[in-house]
Amino acid sequence: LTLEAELALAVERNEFELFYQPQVDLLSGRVIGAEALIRWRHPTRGLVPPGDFIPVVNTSPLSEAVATWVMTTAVRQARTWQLDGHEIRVGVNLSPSQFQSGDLAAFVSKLLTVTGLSPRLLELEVTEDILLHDEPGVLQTFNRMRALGVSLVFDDFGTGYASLSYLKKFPLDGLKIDRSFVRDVLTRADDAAIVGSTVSLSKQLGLSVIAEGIENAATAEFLLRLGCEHGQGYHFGKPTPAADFTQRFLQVD
Ligand code: G
Ligand code: G
Ligand code: NA
Ligand code: MN
Repeated sequence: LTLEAELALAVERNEFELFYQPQVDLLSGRVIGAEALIRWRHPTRGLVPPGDFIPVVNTSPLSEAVATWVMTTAVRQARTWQLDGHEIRVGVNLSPSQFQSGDLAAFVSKLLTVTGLSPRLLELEVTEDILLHDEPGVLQTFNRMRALGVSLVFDDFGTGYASLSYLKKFPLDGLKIDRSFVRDVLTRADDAAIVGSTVSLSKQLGLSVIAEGIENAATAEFLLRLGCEHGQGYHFGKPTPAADFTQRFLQVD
């Protein structure tokens, strides 16, 4: 079977899973959110990381079904947490095809209504490949989703070709500083300058900011000194199944 044929079967056989990675308030250590990240539990290959199949999915007719499954599963999970008293925001990665076919804003709106999730607990992550696609359609969809009360954040900020011009063109709520700038921030003055100015830029623009890829306590402390209040990375937790996330990050005992 080709990878695409196996992926079609995976949809039917329910072989996808969402893992969740904590996002924390760097000062208090409190968990404020979770990014949903897809995994494929293949019967013989084991757990397949998204880098190995998302690019195939996104260029195939399956992309819509997979994206719909991701959004539905993540929103239901966020609602389950909300009903259990855990007001954490769940981040969902969008793919370019979601802006091409159908009406994403109407789908999100209906999903929020059906599940009862508070819109402020849903955060949609967009990358530059979405922003460069079909500008008027994307802009209209953004405006409609923001009108619902959902937030939109710019993922992998700083790695693309035109990050700053997209901040001007699109109504965004926040940005995620790409982990390539965070990894060596303690030892590289250029990374520290880039992260520090991105934090002040986001504050001047009224955007939220979160640093990705924090792998140790010293990096977390340094980011806080640079004015970055939120973080995500292996130091706080790797992506993990929902039940494990609940037990490790949300259980008060
Ligand atoms: O989880 P991991 O770091 O291996 O993810 C690798 C890449 O796959 C990241 O760029 C991430 O944004 C992307 N990714 C993970 N889950 C999803 C998803 O549900 N939808 C889309 N479109 N991309 C995802
Ligand atoms: O492109 P995006 O930012 O959505 O990618 C998220 C991916 O980054 C996830 O697949 C996750 O596994 C990975 N990731 C999250 N935290 C860390 C980290 O601290 N270090 C590294 N190397 N990767 C991370
Ligand atoms: Na992301
Ligand atoms: Mn990212």
